[in-house]
Amino acid sequence: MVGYAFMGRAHSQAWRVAPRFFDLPHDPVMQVLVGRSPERAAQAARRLGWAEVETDWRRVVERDDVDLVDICTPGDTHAEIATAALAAGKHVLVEKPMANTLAEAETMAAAARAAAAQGALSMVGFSYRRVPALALARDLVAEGRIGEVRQVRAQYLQDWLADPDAPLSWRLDKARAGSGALGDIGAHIVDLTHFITGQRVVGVSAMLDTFVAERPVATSTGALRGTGGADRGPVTVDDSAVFLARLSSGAPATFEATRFAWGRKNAIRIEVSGTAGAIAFDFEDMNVLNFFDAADDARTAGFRRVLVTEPDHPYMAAWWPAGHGLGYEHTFVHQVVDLVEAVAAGEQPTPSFDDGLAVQRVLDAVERSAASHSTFTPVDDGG
Ligand code: SOE
Repeated sequence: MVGYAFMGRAHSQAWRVAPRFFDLPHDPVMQVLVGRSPERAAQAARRLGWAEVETDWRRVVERDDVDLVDICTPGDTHAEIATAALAAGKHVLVEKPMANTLAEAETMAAAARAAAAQGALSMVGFSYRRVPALALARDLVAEGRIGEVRQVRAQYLQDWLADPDAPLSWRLDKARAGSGALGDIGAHIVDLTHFITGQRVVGVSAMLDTFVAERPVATSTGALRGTGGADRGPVTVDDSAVFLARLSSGAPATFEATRFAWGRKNAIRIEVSGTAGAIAFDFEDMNVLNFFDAADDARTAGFRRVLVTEPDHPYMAAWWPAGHGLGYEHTFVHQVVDLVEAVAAGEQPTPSFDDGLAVQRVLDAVERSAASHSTFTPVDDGG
């Protein structure tokens, strides 16, 4: 595994727990953790359960005792590490967004196709696909339980940047993160829309805004928010991404991604209205899927609050008795399970690098649309 911050911790926990709760076809060995500082990497390795430490990922991707490389670094390093690992015949898991630019994503997807022909498989870490309630939503839509998809409304709302004194971090630096709310969290709701509806976003009309142009330079880092000093530096990414979209069927969709929504901590909200019903989800109540069936008797119809903790629900048979819910970290465990099972079967895991590329194409279109204001129609002010 390369990197050991927030995502590295989430992935490490998943690699350790997955074989203890699921019958995996392979038993993952947490062999080597890569970090630039030998001391800090060694400390992280001890805590997270990795056997060894390396300071240069290039040495690791060539090693005979490494089968899979898990990339948990900021986006500016994804393309280089992933393509080198695939070329060395390793399976690859890469955090989202897959890349910082469309060109990098195209290179990575091409490398993944070539490597797959040689048996090296790859996956993008869109972990929310593995929330049981969202996997159930996808199954219900695929089974036609809400009919044809008419409209999608998707939001990803956080508030860890709403305070203008929240310090800078790599997530606010375009060179390292590629974009702001758009790629960090907007990418998740684009991927979830692709996943749940089985359709792709084919066009957008977008607005990107940066509300706070300068912030204190960080003197220490936290999982998301560190502490700041007296010096200030520029924010070079968007704080908010709002866009209208068309899906491949022609259905309209709306998207909003922001880290400025006070009071919303990790509110991934997605609602899909179909011709025969609807599904609605909010990650802040992640064990629940709301389901509306338009065929119900109008006198008693309403959204059913389905507690997605039954053994019949996706992933749930391996966990606790019904009603004993799951949390954020379990999505990463399920990701490991699906990845290891696909690798053992020699099948392409999903989301593939081509799925990651499809999301990257949307992010790129959003940036181009916002920059051109091409579809922005001013309201007649009557003057
Ligand atoms: C920060 O906004 C972040 O950590 C994202 O980078 C993750 O992808 C998301 O799961 C939680 O929020």
